[in-house]
Amino acid sequence: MARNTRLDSDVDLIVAPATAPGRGAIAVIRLSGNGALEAGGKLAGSDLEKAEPGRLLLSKLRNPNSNQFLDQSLVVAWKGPRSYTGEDMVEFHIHGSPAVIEAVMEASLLAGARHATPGEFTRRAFLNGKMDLAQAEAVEALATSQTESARRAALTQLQGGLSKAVLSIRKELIRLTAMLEAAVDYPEEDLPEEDKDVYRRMVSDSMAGLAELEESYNRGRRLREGARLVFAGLPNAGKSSLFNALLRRERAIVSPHPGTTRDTLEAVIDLKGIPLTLVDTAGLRDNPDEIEALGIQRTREAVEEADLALFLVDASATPQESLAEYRQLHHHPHLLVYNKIDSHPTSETLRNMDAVFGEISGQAGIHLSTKSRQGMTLLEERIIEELTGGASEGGSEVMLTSQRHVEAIRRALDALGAVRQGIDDGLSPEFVVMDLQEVLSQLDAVTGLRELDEDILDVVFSTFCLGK
Ligand SMILES: Nc1nc2c(ncn2[C@@H]2O[C@H](COP(=O)(O)OP(=O)(O)OP(=O)(O)O)[C@@H](O)[C@H]2O)c(=O)[nH]1
Ligand SMILES: [Mg+2]
Repeated sequence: MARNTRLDSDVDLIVAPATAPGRGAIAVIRLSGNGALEAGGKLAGSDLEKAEPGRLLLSKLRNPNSNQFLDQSLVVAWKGPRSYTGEDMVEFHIHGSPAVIEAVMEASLLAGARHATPGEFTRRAFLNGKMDLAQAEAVEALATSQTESARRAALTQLQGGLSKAVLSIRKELIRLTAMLEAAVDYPEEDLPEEDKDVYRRMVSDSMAGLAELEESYNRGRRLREGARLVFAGLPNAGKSSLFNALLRRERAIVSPHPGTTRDTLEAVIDLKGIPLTLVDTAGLRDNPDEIEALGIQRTREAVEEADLALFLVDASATPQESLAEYRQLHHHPHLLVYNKIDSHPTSETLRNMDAVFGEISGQAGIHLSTKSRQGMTLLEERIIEELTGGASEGGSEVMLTSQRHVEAIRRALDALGAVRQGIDDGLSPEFVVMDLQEVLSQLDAVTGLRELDEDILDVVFSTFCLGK
């Protein structure tokens, strides 16, 4: 399925090196568009129209004007539409020096090609319906992926995972549009309550699906950009000890005196590939002195800014002392940790703790000793799991990685909010349908299903590497 209006500049012959600049064992130069086989044949000295598609041919490349011998090369040709771009294509696999690349580029220009712009090959693949826009963007994401999780997310998107998720929501909303349009025929009557319930359920299902996609962006962002982890709890719970244990260095001062840490202290570690900023804080307690009070204020701010808090409880003390602070903090994403497990609290004490804290948050404490490092591995695993929602482990989960996508999804969610409001307020169906149209157009911006502004395409493809 071809998309958008085609200009001459969408089909003319383009050329670019597809490999990184500089020296390498080989370099690849790519031609695509009208006359690709003829132009390629001029350099290779053979009739590429007759070449078997996708098969490498050993050829001598020559300058079509001077007939100068340029390089010994492997040449491969494809006939459109069965090619990456959907057009006739030729690739020269040549020796990877800047001088050879330049000579073959010059010869290609002489044979009638022009320089490709960044992303132009993939743009054509999109325009020719070889892939949708989300998949086209995944090509670049894959080529620039720096971490294992980024690679997996890009690959899932390239296989159409994101598009599939968006399209299934779109399908449901089109069904809703049709139902509402049918209801327009009965304008005098208010919509029956049971119909409204059906509409509401369709809207909330769609919102849940989109919210999940939006959340996947935050998880993905943490995998790429890192996260902040803050330690909180009463004085002497062992926050600074845990800070040091994760850092594997005696950085923070540890002492048996409650109130040792008075200010926040930060350090960065790499935890299973995630850059993690650790924030040690002043212990939270009532009736502190003036300086400690300032520290506690900073602790609360640090918790607000953090992606995840670890709430430490001294397993050798009574849980009641920590309760007031825990009630304040438990709304924030956090893990509950019982430290000093080496002090051998009885199982009854621990059950009691789980009951007391569990009533507030439903969490059971992770058993830890910063002294013997018992429970450290489990704690590290739980931290990663909380921050990534399992995304660093999972195989083929759909994950939003592009700012452009998440913005479109957020706008779709806003418009769906208006749809829901409209249904609740008994708005005439035709107005509700208008908001639904907005949702659909935002979803289509992700996949590029509808005719898109050339401007959007320019923005998307301008970030690509040359030759992609
Ligand atoms: N037995 C035992 N003692 C521990 C453990 N972790 C910390 N401690 C001791 O508990 C005391 C307080 O430790 P810190 O790490 O300074 O506690 P904190 O939470 O940073 O305290 P403040 O900075 O005062 O808020 C020190 O004497 C530590 O040696 C542990 O796992 N087991
Ligand atoms: Mg401390």
